[in-house]
Amino acid sequence: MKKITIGLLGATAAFSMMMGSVQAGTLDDVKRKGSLTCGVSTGLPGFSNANSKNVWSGLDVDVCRAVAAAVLGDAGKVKYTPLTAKERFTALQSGEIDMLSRNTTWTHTRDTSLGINFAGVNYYDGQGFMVSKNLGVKSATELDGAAVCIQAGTTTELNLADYFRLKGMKYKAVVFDTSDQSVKGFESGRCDVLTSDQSQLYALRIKLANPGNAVVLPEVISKEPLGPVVRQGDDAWFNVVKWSLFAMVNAEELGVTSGNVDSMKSSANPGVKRLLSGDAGKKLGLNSDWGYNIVKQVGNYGEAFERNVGKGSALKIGRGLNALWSKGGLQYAPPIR
Ligand SMILES: N[C@@H](CCC(=O)N[C@@H](CS)C(=O)NCC(=O)O)C(=O)O
Repeated sequence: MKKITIGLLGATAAFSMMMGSVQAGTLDDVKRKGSLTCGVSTGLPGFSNANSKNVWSGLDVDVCRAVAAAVLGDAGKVKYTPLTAKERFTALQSGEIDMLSRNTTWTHTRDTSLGINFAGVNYYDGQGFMVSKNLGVKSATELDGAAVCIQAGTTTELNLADYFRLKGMKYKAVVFDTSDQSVKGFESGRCDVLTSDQSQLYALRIKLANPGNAVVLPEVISKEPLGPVVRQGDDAWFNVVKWSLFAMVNAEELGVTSGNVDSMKSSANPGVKRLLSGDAGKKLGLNSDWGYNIVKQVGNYGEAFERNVGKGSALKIGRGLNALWSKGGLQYAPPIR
């Protein structure tokens, strides 16, 4: 048993990692259990959020669903474990969850010192600020002396400190554990500003009693590439999660949607053929219809984006950086061949 102490962006987490016991075999475990245990947030509209019937949805949830569709042939076979920012990495390390899909930023520190691997980026984000309209602030450079609501165990904490130091400004951090608490803190006036990844500000704004009273400032102060995470030392599982996400992005690029996937099965395009049939699944330890099941049951990346955070959603976020590389964005998946 090896004890590792991790300095995590201001907060310190310590946990024991049982070397070997939870390192490998996640793919077999998931097949044997017949379900995938996916770590998600405690509630973030558009990304991972449960409705009143405890049905989870969101762009991050769709990554869990895609992996379940690929491995088990059924996107519905997911057990969701809500986790705060502070809890998430320990839950992954201890084996409590099979994967984490919870607006988690890929950083050097996390990638190198937590025993985890990032399996890709399903949303390119950046940190922003939300203020109450009646504060009359138009730019983050006017925030000197502000009380700032922030969540513990996030990348947000260090970015905030860096930005204010760089600008020679002071602030008072008001720290919460969950997004619900941050929203309440913001609404009750505990802070002047709420800071988080910009997508999450849009998500949290719709949780406010009066969303029209809050504005998101134009500044984006950091890079926050968000993606699914697995334990280090389990390459077969790493591949499955990685290629489930890549399948969604490749499907969009190839024009394969949940609506046309059945007719696309007879497409002459070799790329489409390799996504929907052939031996790509076998090389992952999956059935040959793994890609078909993802697209049929979850949709391609663009469909998932629009439904959860885009035009078809309450958040109404544009594709921006998350457009395909061929359309001026950063979403690019290695080819299936
Ligand atoms: N991307 C950042 C921030 C992630 C984060 O936890 N953001 C909060 C602020 S909105 C959140 O998602 N909370 C959801 C929850 O409390 O479960 C990170 O990886 O540290």
